[in-house]
Amino acid sequence: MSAAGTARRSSRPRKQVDYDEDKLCADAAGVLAAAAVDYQQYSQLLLQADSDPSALSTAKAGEVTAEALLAAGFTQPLLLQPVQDSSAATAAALGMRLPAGGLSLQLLLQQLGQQQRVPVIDVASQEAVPAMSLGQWVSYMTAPDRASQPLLNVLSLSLAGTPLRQQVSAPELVYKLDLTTQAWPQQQQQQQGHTPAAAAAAAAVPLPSCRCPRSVLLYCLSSPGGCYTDWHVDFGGSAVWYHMLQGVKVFLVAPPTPHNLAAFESWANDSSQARQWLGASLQGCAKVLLAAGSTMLLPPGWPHAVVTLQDSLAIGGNFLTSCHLGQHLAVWPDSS
Ligand SMILES: O=C(O)CCC(=O)C(=O)O
Repeated sequence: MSAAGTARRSSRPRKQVDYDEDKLCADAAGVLAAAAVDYQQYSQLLLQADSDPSALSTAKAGEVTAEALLAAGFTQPLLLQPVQDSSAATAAALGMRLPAGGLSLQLLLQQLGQQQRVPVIDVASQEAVPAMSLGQWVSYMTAPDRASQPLLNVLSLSLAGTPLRQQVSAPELVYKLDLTTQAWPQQQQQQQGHTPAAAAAAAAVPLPSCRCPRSVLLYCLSSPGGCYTDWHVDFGGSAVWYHMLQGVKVFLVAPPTPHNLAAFESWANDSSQARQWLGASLQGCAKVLLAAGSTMLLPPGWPHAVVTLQDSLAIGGNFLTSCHLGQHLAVWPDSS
């Protein structure tokens, strides 16, 4: 995501679109005029793509520890399946906080307020459009005539610093992997309310005197069915986690081999990228279906594209790990 400095997507060259904020919802034609990506065709190509199951590790929630993942080098995406068909049991197995009745758009509205700013992506152009208020977003998602409006996607509503931060956390595994949690445990605990267990695990690490970085560990993603997110690599060489709360998404992920990275780079620098489906040039891709209760951890540098099959609500975020430090540092000068 490239909006307002909270980018989680590549900072690839994009054409500028001049949107009038007031006209965004009213004037579908204005947005459609900027359409560049045949997202319906690309969604079909993604869903039909070959999948190499050996590119992916699968386990049940709670079965994989941070130590084991680091020891194995965290070289493959990890899919953690729900346990006991229950979101509470799955959250407990993941060491993850969720509100007792689950997280929903209505609860977001109640806790963050109508005026909370929501960064929005227009699916047809894959561009950030002017932010909406949360009230506008919930009205859009629940509108009976939504199909006649431009297809919009929310991928980076940050929960850091909001009242919900005390009720929602990433899986404990993620805090144990995340270098910023390890380096700034006390500030993180106070400012972002991390789990006591993660803070205790990190307490032995001496505190650096520099400021704790802004947290990118906890975002909410709200997507109408039909959304497509084109190929991208998450910013700054970061790893990413997703946990599905409602709905279904399908990710197509590509290993960062020299062949795939060269194909990605050439596509990302091509001004006609919107007219090409990068998936046709990538090798060894794996398809990952994320239904409610599933969690995925994606190592840094894996190009991925995503189709949302049903209206979805997910949480996720970005993190840096010790086993990918070299990779993070190699990417950092380009992405800062
Ligand atoms: O859910 C989506 O459409 C895209 C998710 C993703 O890859 C991202 O936010 O970086």
